[in-house]
Amino acid sequence: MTDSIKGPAPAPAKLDGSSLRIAIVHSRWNKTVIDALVAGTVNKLKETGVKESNIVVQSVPGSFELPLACSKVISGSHVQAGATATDLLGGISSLMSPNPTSRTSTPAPQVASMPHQPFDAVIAIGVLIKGSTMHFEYICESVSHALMRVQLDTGVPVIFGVLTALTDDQALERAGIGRGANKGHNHGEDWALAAVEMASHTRKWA
Ligand code: DLZ
Repeated sequence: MTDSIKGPAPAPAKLDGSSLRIAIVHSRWNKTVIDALVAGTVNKLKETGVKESNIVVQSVPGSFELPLACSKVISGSHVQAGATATDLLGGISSLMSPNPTSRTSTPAPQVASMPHQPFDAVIAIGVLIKGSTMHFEYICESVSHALMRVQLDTGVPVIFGVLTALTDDQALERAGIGRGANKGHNHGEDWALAAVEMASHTRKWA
């Protein structure tokens, strides 16, 4: 069997995220997969030089909520509700409080008190897994269109980190935590690279 030809080619130039500020907005549905994807995204952002204090993480209930949240995060009105990636040092689970209101109502001090540069990119992360109704199709369709609209309307890159999986296994493998011998690949890493590349391009094109 030949190797797959799928997947992104490396960026033409070395990525440098050291001056960038990036938001991750993720849903809480299908938490096992979300946790792995958010962790993969944060780790790869840091590898490109993005400072932990410049990574802001915000959760929303489900994927359907991602477009509005991304739009608000970009316009700045939700910045204070997010946790910085520094919180991830305590584990992703610290971001998944059983009582989301209590988490979002406790702003990270450095986010609340200081003015910040605008976000250079937002990564929207969700995991949709097909069920027995048409729900999946409606949400996939509306969320993908709405996320595209947010990035075109705002001019800020919105990375499409929404898995649209037909089975649990498809979702697990795309988060690098497959149940079989093949663990798969964590797509969060690709989304981080796409965010840094697009943020850098967008600055140049401004
Ligand atoms: C309701 C629902 C269902 C059935 N499945 C998913 C899913 O697989 N992934 C996901 O992110 N969200 C799901 N949701 C929740 C919706 O996205 C949304 O949060 C609710 O319909 C409330 O607007």
